Amino acid sequence: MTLLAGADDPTGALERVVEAAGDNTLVIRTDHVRSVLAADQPAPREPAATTDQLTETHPPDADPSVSTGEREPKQPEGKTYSPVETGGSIADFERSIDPALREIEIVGDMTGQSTGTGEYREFVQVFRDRLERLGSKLRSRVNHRPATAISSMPSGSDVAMVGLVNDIRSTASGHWLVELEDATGTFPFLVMKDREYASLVEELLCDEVIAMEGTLSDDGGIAFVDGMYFPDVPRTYQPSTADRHVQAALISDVHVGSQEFMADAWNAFADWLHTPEAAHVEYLLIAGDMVEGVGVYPNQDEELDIVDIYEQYEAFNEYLKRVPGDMEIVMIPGNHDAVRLAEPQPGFDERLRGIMSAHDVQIVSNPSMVTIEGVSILLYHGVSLDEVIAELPAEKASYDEPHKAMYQLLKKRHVAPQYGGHTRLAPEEKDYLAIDQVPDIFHTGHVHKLGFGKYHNVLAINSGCWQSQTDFQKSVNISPDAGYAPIVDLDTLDVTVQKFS
Ligand code: D5M
Ligand code: FE
Ligand code: ZN
Repeated sequence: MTLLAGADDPTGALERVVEAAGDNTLVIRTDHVRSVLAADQPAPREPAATTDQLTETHPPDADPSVSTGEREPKQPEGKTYSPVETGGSIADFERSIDPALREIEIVGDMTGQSTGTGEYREFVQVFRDRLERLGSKLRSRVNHRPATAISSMPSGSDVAMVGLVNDIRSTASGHWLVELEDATGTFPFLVMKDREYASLVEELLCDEVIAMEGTLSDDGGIAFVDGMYFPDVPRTYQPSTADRHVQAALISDVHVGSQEFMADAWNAFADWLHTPEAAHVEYLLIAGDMVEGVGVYPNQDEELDIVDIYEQYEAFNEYLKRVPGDMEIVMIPGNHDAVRLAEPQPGFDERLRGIMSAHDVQIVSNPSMVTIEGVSILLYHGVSLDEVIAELPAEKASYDEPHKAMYQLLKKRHVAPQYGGHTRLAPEEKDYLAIDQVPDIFHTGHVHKLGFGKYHNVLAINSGCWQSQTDFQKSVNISPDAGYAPIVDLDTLDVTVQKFS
């Protein structure tokens, strides 16, 4: 049925399949459908462009492989990879995929569930929910008390509290004062600059949930910290894997409609998906910024190739059509897409879903969790990564190692911990941005840099983009990793990177 529904003329195709099957056939199998659909194709697709051809058509600075040093995507920790150069012919190859082996389940899609109207009490509610849910991961680890109870304990007492980080200040003598807040009030914890916890203070963001242990001062007004805990992913976390050899392509930031959208690279990727080399790539996950959008940044219109937002989605749909029709596609919106900017972002509305109907795509909210053949994948566009990178020291999070910024989100068990910064948050009755369940794979985009690695056995991948350097990026010296497709083996969680630019 999926094959038929994906045909250019489903009714006609069905008639031809029945005719071709003959009078004695009782069951129409996928191979019947395939052979008829193949005959329907007017001409074979263009063979995939080779890397050489692409290198010739792109200026050297658009091709990270021909330059040296920092333009090369960083090696993930503990493993090495070299991007696999693409090629191969599709002329005699037909993908043979059994959709019956597939299993895909969406968890945590909040599309259609939005209840927030932006009132103050809703913000209170969402932060309560955050503290409840992330706090529950910490409460068994410390002998915690509410803020008000700690305030009335005698000096010298050992205390512990689970709370939201309300304020982080450095004192005149270089120590750190971290104020925690719970439903009863706030309490200040002092982190001495020479204690091991001082380096953890560098990682703190306002509004994240942590636990602190300490000893009350002589006047009982402050606690000297001797323990600090994050909700975190257990070190011993064992990810699930698929029962068969099947792969997923994880991409994001296509930016169709931008003058910098790299159509050649995209087409080479789509063509490659039709080759024997990609025979096991059955899933395509797109983590937002499908199109360039309109009015996203000041002066963005000067770099638009398509100025109408709906036409941008129509063009995106055309590019999606080049991807094999048998692939299962899941997408979430990003900050350039035509949905509300505040997170969580619901999936696209009916009109846009109607436009993006080339495939039977699953459109879900940003963030969403999807379980594919037992492997849970958290998809989040990644706007908060800008903030994590801006606030943390470079060795803990940087644009060159975006996966390390993702590790911080996993440690905090929240995709956008800080409220009131660059990342806009919408108050909903529950905190959809909390990472309740540990994912096996965490997939983000947004920063246009490729990077991946494992954090407590969770595979974190920030996919690059399909847009060459914009004027803004040039002005701030960002060199995007454009035209790469990280491919994950769902049976081993190993990653290979395919390069199409
Ligand atoms: O974001 C791509 C990356 O570039 C992300 O790290 C934000 C940054 N960026 C891009 N343009 C701007 C402007 N004009 N101001 C601030 N930051 C910017 P994307 O979501 O694809 O635009
Ligand atoms: Fe983007
Ligand atoms: Zn973005």
